[in-house]
Amino acid sequence: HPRTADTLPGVPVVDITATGPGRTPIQQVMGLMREYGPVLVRRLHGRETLFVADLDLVTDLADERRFAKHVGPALENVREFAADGLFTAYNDEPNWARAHDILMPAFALGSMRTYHPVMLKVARRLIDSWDRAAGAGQPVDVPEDMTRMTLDTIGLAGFGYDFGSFSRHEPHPFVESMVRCLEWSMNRLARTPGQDHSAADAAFRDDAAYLAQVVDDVIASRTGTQQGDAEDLLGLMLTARHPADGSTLDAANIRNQVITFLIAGHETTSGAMSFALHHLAKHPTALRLVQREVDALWGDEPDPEPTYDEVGRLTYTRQVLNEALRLWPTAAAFSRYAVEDTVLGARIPLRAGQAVTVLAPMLHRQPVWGDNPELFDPSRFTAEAEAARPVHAFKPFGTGERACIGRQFALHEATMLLALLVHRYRLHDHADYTLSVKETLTLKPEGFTLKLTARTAADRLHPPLPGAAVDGPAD
Ligand code: FDE
Repeated sequence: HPRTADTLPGVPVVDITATGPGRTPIQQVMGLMREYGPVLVRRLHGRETLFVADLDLVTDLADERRFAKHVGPALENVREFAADGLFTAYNDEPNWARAHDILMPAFALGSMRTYHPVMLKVARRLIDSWDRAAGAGQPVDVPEDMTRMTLDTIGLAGFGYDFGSFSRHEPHPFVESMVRCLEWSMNRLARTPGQDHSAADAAFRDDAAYLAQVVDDVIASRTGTQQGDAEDLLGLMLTARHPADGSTLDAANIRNQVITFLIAGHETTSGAMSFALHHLAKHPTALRLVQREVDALWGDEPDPEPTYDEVGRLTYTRQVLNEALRLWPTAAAFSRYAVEDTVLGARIPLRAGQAVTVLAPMLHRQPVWGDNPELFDPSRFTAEAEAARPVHAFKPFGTGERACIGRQFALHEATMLLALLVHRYRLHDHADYTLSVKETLTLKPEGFTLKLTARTAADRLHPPLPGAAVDGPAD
């Protein structure tokens, strides 16, 4: 039985030292919260972490005057290979504000227009590959192909560098090294003190060195050319001056930023698209509604050429993505610390510097989401429903000034791809897939495959009615 933390009145303490966090630490805390409630302290080898998912507490933590981003133990490990890149920089590290101010324009909504053609080009690579699989009656590995697509997109759109992931049988070695680095960062948290981890650490250093080498190639292939002043991310990094003090990013920081964007820009986005397809394959009503939306836009055009503005009009497709990010926010946790001694939510006293971790998947299942939060239901994200809900009930992109800079980028890319896919294919859940969520700091539906067949003109004009029993069971 949990005991109550001495310093945190009423908060249960659950010691997991006996079992460790295992391979799915996020889902373990989700399970603990289902048992002990949405506020708890998890103890591992004497180290304590306060996890929260209550709406009032998360709302309080979003107060930027009293709380700030905390680079917790997981991000400290990621710092071993991303150092002072935007994601892992400390708030007061000068390179955070410098890079943030220099790179913000590249992520403003208007900039998405410049990335749109590249995103479409890479989406077509995925579609070509899926057409071949469909023609051969072969299933596709959804998370693997989504990862190919998002890596090529951030590589090309951000850095003018082509990873060519669809012309390789195996994922690009950058992806494999990066996933191992993320796994090392996660598994290092679970270590039993006193054991020897030197082999794992040496393997990690090799992978980190390889990532740095790939990134140096990406940068070198740019600096040798006349495109140094291109207005993509790398162009800005190499040439732009800070709007206020005229400073520029140094070479070491540019390398850290490129690693950061390659990681942040593809793991989370590919997971989000994979979950969205999983839910659509399981929920015929939602699939039919999203198909109705794209059919209204593109009719029976076999190869639609989505424009930038059309992607903005795909409101139901966007709702599907939001609902997928509600159930499985692919960056599932973020941490905050108290700037001064304070009382969180008027009930939990915190000392200055004390950290709190928000568990988004459980925040997204709190009572504010109604009495069937496990049910996939994109109507939760109509404009009216969103306006009626407290803003901090949905946090898949973090909060405040350290919130996700790539949000619009990810949403544009994912919305366009999902729309193209449901317009083109019938999705067949041929293996009767049971959701199994893999954790490598980010979340993905493991082993999720689909079979595809081409939709016909008749499908597009008269989408088939789903059976009488509307949706499958909640997952
Ligand atoms: C960020 C982010 C976040 C926060 C974290 C903390 O707080 O710690 C989150 C939660 C996120 N992000 C999420 C997400 C999801 C998705 C799908 C995404 N994300 C996507 C993307 C893309 C890109 C490119 C990105 N992303 C990026 C990024 C960055 C750089 C960052 C950091 C910022 C600062 O400044 O800090 C982030 N992102 Fe994200």
